[in-house]
Amino acid sequence: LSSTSLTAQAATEMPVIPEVQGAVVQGDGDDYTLKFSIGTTQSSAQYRGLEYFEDIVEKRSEGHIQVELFHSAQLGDDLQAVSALQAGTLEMTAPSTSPLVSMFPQFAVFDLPFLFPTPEVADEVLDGEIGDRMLETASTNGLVAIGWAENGYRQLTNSKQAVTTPGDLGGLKVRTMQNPIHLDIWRTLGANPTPMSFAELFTALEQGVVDGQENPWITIQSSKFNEVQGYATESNHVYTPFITLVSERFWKKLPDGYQQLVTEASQQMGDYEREVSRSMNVQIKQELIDEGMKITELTPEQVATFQNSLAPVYDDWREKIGGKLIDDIRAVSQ
Ligand code: 2Q2
Repeated sequence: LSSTSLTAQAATEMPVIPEVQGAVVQGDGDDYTLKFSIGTTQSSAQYRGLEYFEDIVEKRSEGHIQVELFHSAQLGDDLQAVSALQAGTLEMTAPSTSPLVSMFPQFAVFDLPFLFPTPEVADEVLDGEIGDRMLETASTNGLVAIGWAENGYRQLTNSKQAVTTPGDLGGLKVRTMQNPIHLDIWRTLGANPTPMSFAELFTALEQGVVDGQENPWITIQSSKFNEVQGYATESNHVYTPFITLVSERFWKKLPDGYQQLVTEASQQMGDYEREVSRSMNVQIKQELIDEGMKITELTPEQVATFQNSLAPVYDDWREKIGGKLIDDIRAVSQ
């Protein structure tokens, strides 16, 4: 993956929130409150997607479903939000798949380095038969999985120095998501990884508990990591999806028409949020450079060095994840 390939594909204007299409859906006369909580901040692409979701659901239910949005992990971090769905005290959340791997092992495939060569391949896999199958598998344990959105390609940042090769990582304390493959990736590259919830990350960076982290450009800016991280490397080392989850206790109360409406709205949210994510990432990368962040863009040879160093991660995890799933995903061409 070279930075130009991603930049060229996504250099578009910021999409405005679309007008709500689609007919009004008749409910059962009851009114519902839908609390939707996420971990990213109000200036993330993800939150813009939730605002569109709110427009669609409130307009097409004529206000019989009231959507209340919560950002910045106000109602708890990813794992706490998922537990709240299972308990029925929260209706929706949309975490990355990575912290859910202990609950849903097949999600680990998304943490394999350099799995998706382009965003379009990611869309084709997630919106196709493989993604549908994963949503079905994740619809258990009090959760209903109804759609995908984009967290995106992850970039390494740190407070110490420019990182151009794995050799530059010696001993760097890198925060990772609570996910075994991410720990493997950074150990294999020679760093010193620490798993941590997203909600604790800014403070840990600010206090120097960790030296670095990895997230898409939007998250780096919207969570103000660039204020405490002077260096970044455009590694695009992993593409992380967001998965849209509903509390089954809430889901079962909804009349069929409202279940269909919430599903359609979550899919339209995902499509729009991907557009916003891809155009915001291009613009924000440039803003970060303009604001003084030293961003190392890797040459194809330097990317290959990272990819080759991470080959053992595929070998370690192929058995656990299942070779067929990995091969099926790799077979999806653009
Ligand atoms: O590094 C992280 O934890 C982020 O990529 C998060 O996974 C993402 O921002 C959301 O799951 C936070 O709710």
